[in-house]
Amino acid sequence: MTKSSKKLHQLSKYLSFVLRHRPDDIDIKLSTDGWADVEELIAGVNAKGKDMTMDDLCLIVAQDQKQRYSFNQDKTRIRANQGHSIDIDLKLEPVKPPEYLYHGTAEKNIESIRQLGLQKRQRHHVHLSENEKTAKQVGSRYGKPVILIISAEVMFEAGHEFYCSDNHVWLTDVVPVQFIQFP
Ligand code: HQG
Repeated sequence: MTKSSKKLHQLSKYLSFVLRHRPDDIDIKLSTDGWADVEELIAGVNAKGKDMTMDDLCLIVAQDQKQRYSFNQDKTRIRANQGHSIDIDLKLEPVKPPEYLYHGTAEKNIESIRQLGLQKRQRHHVHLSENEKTAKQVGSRYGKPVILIISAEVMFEAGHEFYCSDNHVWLTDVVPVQFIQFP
């Protein structure tokens, strides 16, 4: 039977938690580049009493608005496309970014960002968006959103590396304050 979208959303949140931060919560190990074995994942999630089938997992991956997860070709493995805090290497190739990228944050962070630039905090990278709309959604999670414009191409030419995840989140190590346009 098909589960409600609310139920699938809850499962998706838990998948993010497991695949990005805590695979040990269901006693699975990820490969060095972040892949989980699908059978182990489903068994582990069900052992937590959460009831997830392969069909549910396929729906979650296909319908996720930010395309947070990818299967390998034969759907025997799955990984989160970005957002990890655990020590994995997605093996993304450095690429040249567009002229501008965007970062949505909360107003309360602005003073500190003016001092220190954008820092990756618990994640592996600073996350940047391709458009202001997405940045606004990201920033709204923590309070009143503020959109920062990042001079990505200039930053790249100054020697900073950029990566683009499979779901088009742009990643970089740190954004020094001189490359940030504040509103
Ligand atoms: C802020 C979501 C003070 C930064 C999103 C952010 C994204 C500073 C927070 C992904 C700072 C970290 C990542 C400084 C950075 N002083 N605050 N110097 N430097 N910050 O959640 O970028 O829905 O780790 O502005 O869509 O908000 O989970 O990063 O507010 O792609 O798939 O510190 O998470 O994806 O917060 O979001 P986060 P983020 P999912």
